[in-house]
Amino acid sequence: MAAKDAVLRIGALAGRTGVSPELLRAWERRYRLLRPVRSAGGFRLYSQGDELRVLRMKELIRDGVGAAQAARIAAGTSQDPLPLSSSALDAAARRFDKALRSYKERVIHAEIDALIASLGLERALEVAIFPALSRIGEGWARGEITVAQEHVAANAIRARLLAEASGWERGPGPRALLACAPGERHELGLIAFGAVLHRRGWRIAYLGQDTPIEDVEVAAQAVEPALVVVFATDSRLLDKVRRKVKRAAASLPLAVAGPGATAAFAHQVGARILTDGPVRAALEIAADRRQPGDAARR
Ligand code: B12
Repeated sequence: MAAKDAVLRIGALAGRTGVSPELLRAWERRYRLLRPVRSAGGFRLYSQGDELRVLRMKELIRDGVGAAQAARIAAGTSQDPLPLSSSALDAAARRFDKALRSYKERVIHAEIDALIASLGLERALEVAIFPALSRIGEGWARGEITVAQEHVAANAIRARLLAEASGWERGPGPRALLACAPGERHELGLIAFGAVLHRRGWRIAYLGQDTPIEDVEVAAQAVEPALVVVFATDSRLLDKVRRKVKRAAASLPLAVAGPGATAAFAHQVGARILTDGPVRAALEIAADRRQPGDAARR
């Protein structure tokens, strides 16, 4: 966190976190949990990042994690994700649901940090983040969750996924070109797929929501991908561009994914279909790396 973001004196940090100044100093000294900067007058000033680490540490200790390990997890330095028991996972899911409904991105980010620290990115996505999104969708469909709540939640998760994917176009590995079908705006699974693939050495060219198939083809000429993925939630979106997808699949290693991609459609256009969730699908493709050029072959 940049020095300009550090604005809290220790008393204020104690007030906001409910942790005494003495204990905060101990955590700073023993575990380097806090990273204060000095004000012109020589006072230690703490940032929002410090506050989040303290809140996370407090929570872990409350859940029974030892202080040293809690500090490593809270500081994001743990090499070793902590396996959660099913009751701890339920509790984490309840906290995450509450955070997602809070309208507060900061709160959502803190919970995502906690989930990733405890489970690692891939498990956190599969067992906590995606299921919570489904619950948000169900709540929205029942009128219990406002559109605004859903937007804040989806935007915070999107931002975090993109942060995890930072630098994904770089590296020596094969390239994947990822796009949502024309009219498709659901992209979180596709971003997660790219992030996981990148962690396994792939380079990602991400075209994002609502991309014309012609533009996917033009981008492919520039990128020379080993795999092109077109994602759709609704089969009607793919049906509308069936001929274009067929033409693209004739010259590109193309796969279709998402609930809108049926086996019949894939067969008709000569594309591969990715039937798993984004994390599993990415792991499988990455495991196929010995022949990355064949990644999209049936
Ligand atoms: C966030 C969200 C949005 C956001 C998306 C923001 C963004 N930047 O992505 C916004 C607000 C834009 C949105 C809009 C709409 N949404 Co919406 N949305 C959701 C929500 C809550 C989460 C979607 C998500 O990202 N989930 C995470 C993914 C990973 O999980 P998943 O969707 O279950 O995906 C599974 C598979 O599809 C697959 N998968 C997903 N992505 C990928 C990628 C790859 C590569 C692979 C291999 C697999 C894969 O893996 C998952 C299973 O493990 C869902 C609820 C839900 N069920 O999840 C509704 C949901 C998908 N939306 C829905 C609807 C109806 C809409 C709207 C039509 C609402 C409206 N009236 O405007 C519009 C349509 C917009 C459009 N044209 O695409 C419905 C879809 C119903 C249907 N079957 O068609 C859902 C299910 C909500 C509901 N319960 O009714 N939505």
